[in-house]
Amino acid sequence: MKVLLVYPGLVEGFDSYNDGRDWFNHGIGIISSLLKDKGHDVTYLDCRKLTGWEAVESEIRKTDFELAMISVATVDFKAARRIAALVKAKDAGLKVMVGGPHPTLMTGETAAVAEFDHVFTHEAENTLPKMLEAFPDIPRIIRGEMPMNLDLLPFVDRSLAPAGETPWFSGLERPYFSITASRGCVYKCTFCQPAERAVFGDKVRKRSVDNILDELQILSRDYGMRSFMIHDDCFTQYSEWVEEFCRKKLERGFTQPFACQSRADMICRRPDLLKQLKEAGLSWVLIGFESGSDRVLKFIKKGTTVSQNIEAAGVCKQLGIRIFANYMFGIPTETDEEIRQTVSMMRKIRPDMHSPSIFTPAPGSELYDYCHEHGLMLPDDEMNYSREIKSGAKIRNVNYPLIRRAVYESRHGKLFGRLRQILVGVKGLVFR
Ligand code: B12
Ligand code: SF4
Repeated sequence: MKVLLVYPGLVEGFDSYNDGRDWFNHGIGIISSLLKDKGHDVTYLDCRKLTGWEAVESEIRKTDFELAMISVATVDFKAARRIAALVKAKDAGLKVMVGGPHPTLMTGETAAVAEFDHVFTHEAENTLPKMLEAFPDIPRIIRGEMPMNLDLLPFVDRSLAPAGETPWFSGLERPYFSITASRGCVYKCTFCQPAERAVFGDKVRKRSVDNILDELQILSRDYGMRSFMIHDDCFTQYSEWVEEFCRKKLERGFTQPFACQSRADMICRRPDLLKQLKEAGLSWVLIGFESGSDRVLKFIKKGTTVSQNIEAAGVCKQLGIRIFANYMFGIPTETDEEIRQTVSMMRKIRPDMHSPSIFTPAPGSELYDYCHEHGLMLPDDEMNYSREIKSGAKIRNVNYPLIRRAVYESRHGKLFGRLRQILVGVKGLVFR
């Protein structure tokens, strides 16, 4: 069958791909491999590479396909609707199937869109090939059966982005690629869960170390990989697996440096594991420090404390591992004083890269329900789901002007923050 595989990815707008917003979508990548393995003819449309809606329309018009398959995160939902409408405008007989986190978590809202002929929820690997065999006699809403053994899945289709991605981290050279080594997460952060479990289930599934290294082998041999990132929600959750990865990575001669995500409590508990990771090439670690208030950390069920955050940063610095710090402002119930505590914690941590975000209620998460129950949602139902600071207000009762200042001060210190405030005041501007 002729399939048009579409990644909207427009959270950073059109033409953003060549501007470094070229992250690889692993859902799309694995679906492309699945389809090609079964002999389907796949055309990939990455909207980030285009200049605007006219270009999307033109690509859709000139491509010969029977089924458009769109991968939809919540940030992509509006764009996916527009893409589906363009497909139908070309030929009302063409079919559209959507899948991904948003259709899985917000199935009703997704199914309410008439242009979506098929709404695929959960994971694709086991069920999608069977559906395509039976196409077009398939249900409107399809629930994917979970693949239990990730080693049996094909590797993602790197021909979609053979040059790799733009590294976010200094010192990691191109060609740089991201991989995913597991699915699921055991933690309970309320800004995320139970959405993550709703998509990937309660149990974490891990690829075998040999399988992961086989993929790195292909990336090194065929694509000249010089560095990589392990994108998993929490790669360091399972220490024996990580130890095996470190040992075998070196045994198999992979010298490339890499980045991965971890957690402050884990780093404090097992600094020796971080040392092994460092010896195996870990050069950057991403840590969700989130807040400088123990009350807020408890409220979001992060399972870490402020002192662990500071201690974990110390461990990384001692080992020479650079820190990419995720932290958040604007969580419901957060006070002005707690915002300042986060600034103060970040000034102590002094990460190598700051990644502050604004709390944004994510569908399917505990805090999303909390915001609804407590009347915190803003009336605008077309909320921008990006967590970038510039993306605007998300919920009621949040001191966004203070947060904008706090973001600046968390990076540059109070003195510069005040100076900036004075300059902005002199220019007669509101704090933007
Ligand atoms: C890596 C990652 C990123 C990377 C790359 C993003 C990307 N889109 O590839 C970066 C850091 C750039 C990123 C950014 C953001 N991310 Co992110 N990210 C992840 C993470 C950790 C892994 C994604 C992944 O590779 N999963 C593995 C693949 C195989 O799974 P999958 O993509 O879901 O695909 C499977 C199924 O969903 C399905 N499927 C997917 N598409 C389709 C399409 C069809 C037609 C079909 C049939 C099936 C199907 O089949 C696939 C195979 O089984 C996930 C958490 C997670 N564990 O998934 C969050 C996650 C996807 N991100 C999330 C969010 C909120 C964001 C941001 C909005 C945050 C922000 N800064 O504002 C941005 C948005 C960028 C964007 N447009 O996607 C949320 C999305 C929630 C939602 N409701 O949409 C997630 C689920 C995390 C969470 N629990 O909150 N992210
Ligand atoms: S935020 Fe990260 S650690 Fe917390 S539950 Fe979600 S995936 Fe797991």
